[in-house]
Amino acid sequence: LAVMVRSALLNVMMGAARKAARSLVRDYGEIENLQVSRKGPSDFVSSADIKVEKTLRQELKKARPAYGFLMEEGGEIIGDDRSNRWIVDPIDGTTNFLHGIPNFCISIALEREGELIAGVIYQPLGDEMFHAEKGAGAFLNERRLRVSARRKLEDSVLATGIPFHGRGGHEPFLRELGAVMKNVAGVRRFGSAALDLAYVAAGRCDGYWEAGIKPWDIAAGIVLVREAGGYVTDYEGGNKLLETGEIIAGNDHLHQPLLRLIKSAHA
Ligand code: 2AM
Ligand code: CA
Ligand code: CA
Ligand code: CA
Repeated sequence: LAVMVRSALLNVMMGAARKAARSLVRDYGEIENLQVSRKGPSDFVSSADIKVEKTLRQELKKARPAYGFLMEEGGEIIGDDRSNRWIVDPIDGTTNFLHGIPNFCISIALEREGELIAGVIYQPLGDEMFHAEKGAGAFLNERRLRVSARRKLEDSVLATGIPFHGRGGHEPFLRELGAVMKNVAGVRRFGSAALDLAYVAAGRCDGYWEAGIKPWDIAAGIVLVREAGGYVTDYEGGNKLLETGEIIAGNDHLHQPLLRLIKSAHA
């Protein structure tokens, strides 16, 4: 039995996520009472997103007063400590949330000196706390995570995100999907990029790819997949994930073949 010593850092991140989740779960129980507005053609933000983000900001600031923030709704806050920055998505899967579909989560990552070093993804309705710190492994609640061991693309189940009204890249995505679906056992679209990556870390999905994604969608999930023994790159096979918004994740057997498929279809 592995004894897990949880770091102070992860305790801070998980504590903030659990606290913010309380209002989130209450709001989920009465979605019809929320105020919803649009940021773009199909880009909705609700009073629940704002409330969660406020709680996360307060809790994280209380624990680490000098750290900066990059948040989906509030944007960037430069901290006195320029080398540490929280990357926060208060609700990843807002479209699901607003439709009463229970697949949404809170995502918090810590970036230090430009490197992602810790990630927490909390799915409150399933009480699934995914967490990882660089060098210390990835966990779901108390259980250590490992990416899947599947070796063949044709046996694998992959997650992706379908571009929506207002996001570009519809044509290349259809080419990618065409190439992938002929070679795999199944493709899933769950509607939360952060949970897609958590599922890859947990070995539930064998891989995941998406383009047009934002830093807060994937920052925590990247740490999880890597700490679970998986590979995460951009469409060139490099590490410009937050800059390009392109991401391919998979286990050591499937990442390269998947990268080749997507890259040739995307071009
Ligand atoms: P969000 O819920 O935080 O906005 C899935 O493809 C990813 O795209 C999700 O992580 C989701 O994050 C983001 N997204 C942004 N706008 C979306 C939309 N209109 N429909 C679905 N996902 C959207
Ligand atoms: Ca959003
Ligand atoms: Ca998001
Ligand atoms: Ca969001």
